[in-house]
Amino acid sequence: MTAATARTDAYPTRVSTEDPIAREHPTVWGSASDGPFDADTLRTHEERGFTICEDFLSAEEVETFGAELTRLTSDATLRSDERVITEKASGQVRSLFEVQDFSAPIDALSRDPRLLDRARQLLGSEVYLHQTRVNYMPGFQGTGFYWHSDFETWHAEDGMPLPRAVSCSIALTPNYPFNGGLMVIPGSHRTFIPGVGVTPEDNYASSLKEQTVGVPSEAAITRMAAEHGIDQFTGPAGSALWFDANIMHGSGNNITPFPRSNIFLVFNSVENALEEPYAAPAPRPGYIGNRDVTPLR
Ligand code: 6CS
Ligand code: FE
Repeated sequence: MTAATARTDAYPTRVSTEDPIAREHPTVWGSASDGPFDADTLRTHEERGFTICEDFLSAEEVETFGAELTRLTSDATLRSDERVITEKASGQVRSLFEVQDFSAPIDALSRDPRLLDRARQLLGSEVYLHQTRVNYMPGFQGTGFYWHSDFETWHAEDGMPLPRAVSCSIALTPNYPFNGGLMVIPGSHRTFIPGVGVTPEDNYASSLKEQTVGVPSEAAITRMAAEHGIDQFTGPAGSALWFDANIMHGSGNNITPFPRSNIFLVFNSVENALEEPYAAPAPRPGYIGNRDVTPLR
């Protein structure tokens, strides 16, 4: 009889107590000679867990992707697609997942060297898209996302072994402090906060509207905010925020007339392919946690 080989889990989560775990894995896996980020930027990224690139997209590109978002939100046939997530209260479109399947320009963007070269450098390997979405955060009705670590969910529910993934959030509208701009706790990525609780069946059906499981305690957020402070990603349309999979982040509601729309591309290392979930009854669908690790070209 072969003993089932018990896999190691460096970041146990969805457990009974919230005992922080010091991250044993790097944030930056490549080096300055591997891509466009210089040594200083990589050092800061390792330390703070995020990097802001102003003027990442040209004004024309912002125009093109903005038009794509308008086209996608006004396409009535899309509303019935499971990849469209609507706002709990207003029913307006909140997110659209696997967006590269709906938009050739966004598919091309995900393969653009400005993104691929940086993702490969940060992750020290070939990369593929773990998840993509556009977040709309409409004016007046847009609701934010409470504090969370993406990696906690991706580890528990998608079976992502290590925090060797990086997200690139590209602003398509100006990100002001007051219209739901993403807040991050710099340096929080170096500690893993296990979620307390058990993952319900098909949790993603509700968690993508409002996450309840795997959410850190107010005490943990208070401790980290006291130690590291809170930074906010603000900047003109076309700015890009690169942030580590495990950084604690969240955003407030948007009650202003100014929408806060972004394209969100998550690159995962091909060495960090999804396995069975570490803390969920079944894997999430491929449009949320992609299992095709063909390197992006
Ligand atoms: O569950 C997820 O994969 C998504 N949830 C949030 C709130 N951010 C990351 C990710 O898109
Ligand atoms: Fe997130």
